[in-house]
Amino acid sequence: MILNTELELKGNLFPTKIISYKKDVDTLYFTSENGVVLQITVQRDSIFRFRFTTTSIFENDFSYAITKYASRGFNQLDITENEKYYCIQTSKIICKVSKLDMRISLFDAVDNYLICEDELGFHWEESHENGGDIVKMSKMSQIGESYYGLGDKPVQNNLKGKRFENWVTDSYAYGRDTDPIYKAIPFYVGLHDKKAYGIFFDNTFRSFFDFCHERRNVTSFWAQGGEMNYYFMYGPNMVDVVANYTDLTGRPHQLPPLWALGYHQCKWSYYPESKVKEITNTFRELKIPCDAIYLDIDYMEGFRCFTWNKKYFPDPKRMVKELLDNGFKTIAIIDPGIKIDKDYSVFKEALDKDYFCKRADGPYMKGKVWPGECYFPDFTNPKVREWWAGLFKELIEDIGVKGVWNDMNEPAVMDVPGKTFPDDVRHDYDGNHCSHRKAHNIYGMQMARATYHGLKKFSYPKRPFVITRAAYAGTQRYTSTWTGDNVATWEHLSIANAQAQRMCMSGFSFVGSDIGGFAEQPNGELYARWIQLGIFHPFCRTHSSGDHGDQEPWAFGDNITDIVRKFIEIRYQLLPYLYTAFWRYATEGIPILKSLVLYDQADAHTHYRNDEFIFGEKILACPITEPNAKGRRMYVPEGNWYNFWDNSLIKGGNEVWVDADLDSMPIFVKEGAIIPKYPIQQYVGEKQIGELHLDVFFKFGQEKSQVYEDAEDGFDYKKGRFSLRNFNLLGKEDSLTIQQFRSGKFITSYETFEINLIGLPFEIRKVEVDNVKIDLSSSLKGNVLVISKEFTELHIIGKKTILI
Ligand code: MIG
Repeated sequence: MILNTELELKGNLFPTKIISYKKDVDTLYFTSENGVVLQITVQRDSIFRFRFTTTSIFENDFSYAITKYASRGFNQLDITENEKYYCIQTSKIICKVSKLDMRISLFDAVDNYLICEDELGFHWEESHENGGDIVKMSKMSQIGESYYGLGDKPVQNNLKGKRFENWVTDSYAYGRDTDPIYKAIPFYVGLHDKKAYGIFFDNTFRSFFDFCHERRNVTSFWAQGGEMNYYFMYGPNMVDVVANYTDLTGRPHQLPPLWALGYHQCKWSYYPESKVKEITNTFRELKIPCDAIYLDIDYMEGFRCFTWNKKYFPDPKRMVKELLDNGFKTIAIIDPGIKIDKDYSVFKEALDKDYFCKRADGPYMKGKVWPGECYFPDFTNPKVREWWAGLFKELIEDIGVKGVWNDMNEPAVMDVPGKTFPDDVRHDYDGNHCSHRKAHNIYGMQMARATYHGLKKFSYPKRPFVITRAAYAGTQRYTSTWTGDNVATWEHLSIANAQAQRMCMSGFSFVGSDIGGFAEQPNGELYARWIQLGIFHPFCRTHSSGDHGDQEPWAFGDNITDIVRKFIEIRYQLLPYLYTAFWRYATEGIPILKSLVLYDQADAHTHYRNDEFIFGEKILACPITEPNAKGRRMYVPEGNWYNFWDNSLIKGGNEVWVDADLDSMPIFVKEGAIIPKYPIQQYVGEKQIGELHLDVFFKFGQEKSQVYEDAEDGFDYKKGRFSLRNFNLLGKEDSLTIQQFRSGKFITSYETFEINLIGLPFEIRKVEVDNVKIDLSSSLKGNVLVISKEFTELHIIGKKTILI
């Protein structure tokens, strides 16, 4: 008999000295005397993968996180050895593997700088209880190193000094520092000496990260099973680290329809139909732009997925059409729990086809959720996903619902200790049969994936829209997400800010919080401040639980309504700007929100900043997160910035006080920026865009800007029918030149640009468009110039203003 004490005595095990080495194209295998094999795959010049087995045999190589589109290939691969190390070198990274103990150190190949080095390196403990190993890794923390990322953790930006757990959990009314919550994204970014790298620990078991919490100079991560399997990606720019991470784990498979970047209104629950109409009509009456209305669980018959409560919603198809005629896209919630009911077709079918999850010894996994006792589809089975996708036919194709909201997919189970399935539940895991210990963190992701495929199929030729609560790394390929059940408090407003930035840093940019707070009720001031932050989040939705009063933009009196309208209008004006940022995210993996550290990692002031962030490429925003504020102090990064409200110019690199009464907030625009704007619309597509407004912020010197547009929905853009404008601005004492380089086959509806010239240091004397002088009396009003959208070079010539 093995006694616990004996097991404990066994403790951590370590690889011993390397006795053999072999190379297979881009992959190297190092074997230790005690049978540990380290597999290093050179994925790209800047991405290495490290995998360990303690039994000489690797598990089947399968990952839900890594996309099949991940790029492979490198320019250079040199392998050398001396008596101490093997040395693997690409154009970006030098990796040394110690012959004595398999420890790894990673260097910048350009300047030989040490980026990341093992402390104990890989070690493990045998798991008597479950078989396999508890796999562990520890690395030295370099002097002054900071850490970022890790998904939705509700903590300050810099993770240093903290320990975290990844186990997807339904966390109603979580607070600052609650851990874990809804998402498991085991990816972090390290930064020291102005150089950033990333580590993605692709292991779906319950995992842990310790950033100098246990020991001041050590960072470690470990998991309760599976393989030590991680990717190291080098920057040195943080943006490139995140872009590399999304190259591996994927980017959204298509752009969202533009309306999905509009404002959304939600509540648990709007019913019956007359209530839904009252809400949507009020938006139109009060002229508050809104594109989407949500149906929470009460639209269903006894919470049965894919059914309708006919008392509340007698004719869903008609209602959905009427809402759409009024500009509202209907989004319906779908949960994973399927009510045990022999007269319910979805239940019967899944039972017949053997699609429900089972316990280790055979019984079904039974758990209580909203419908009462439920069984749960095993979304890790590809057949189940296909079946699930098919269930959306009626809802989407026939009834006309435009988006689906996946909730409770942690999976959440009521009235049980762990709030989820027990560990012994079995999963298909795409043929790699396993228990819930391994499948838990990806269950919600696979549900969202199946939902996405349903939406994609039945929305075609329009784009799908899905929102999920639970997620693992890679979920950003299929869906948007929100931060779960937050609370209507000031603290939660700043948590929402941190979470959205963190999710963007973690490769998942299509994110937002329940504006105003889900639990409890905000007062008007808090709601207004939250809207101000929310319009800068890629996903922008007010949501609240039913039992705490109203939370519509007009629920707090006229003054607040006016403020809310004003900010939502700004969102709608900035849609082409946000869409361009989304396009960059979807194509290049550039986060839509950039924490200041991601924006300027060389400036040490940014390393511990939390509140300020860059929205897209050029706009700096900073929410007010305290009551009774007339303004706030904030850090403005290096460079010159125009105040959004009055176009005054300030110099960055300092903390400054910014006035911001309740109807304002600190917003700045980077000098040299060209910001595209659409007219205010009540919903996307309400108006045909008659001209594109461009705010041009003068700068001495050069700056580049982009504007991406397409049909705002559909897939033609993938066949080249998009319009991309690359602008090159050059400002001098007495002239401003803007060049435009166009690509794509999409013809925009407008013919002209309305160019608003801001901050010109001279009076305009002459304007040339493609070398032809234009008549100023007809085309220039004040500082606004109207010219053809086709120009390639705009040359504005001034008289020097004489400064007295
Ligand atoms: O147990 O569907 O986070 O957004 O309104 C609560 C009702 C279930 C939790 C979600 C929330 C949603 C609510 N759901």
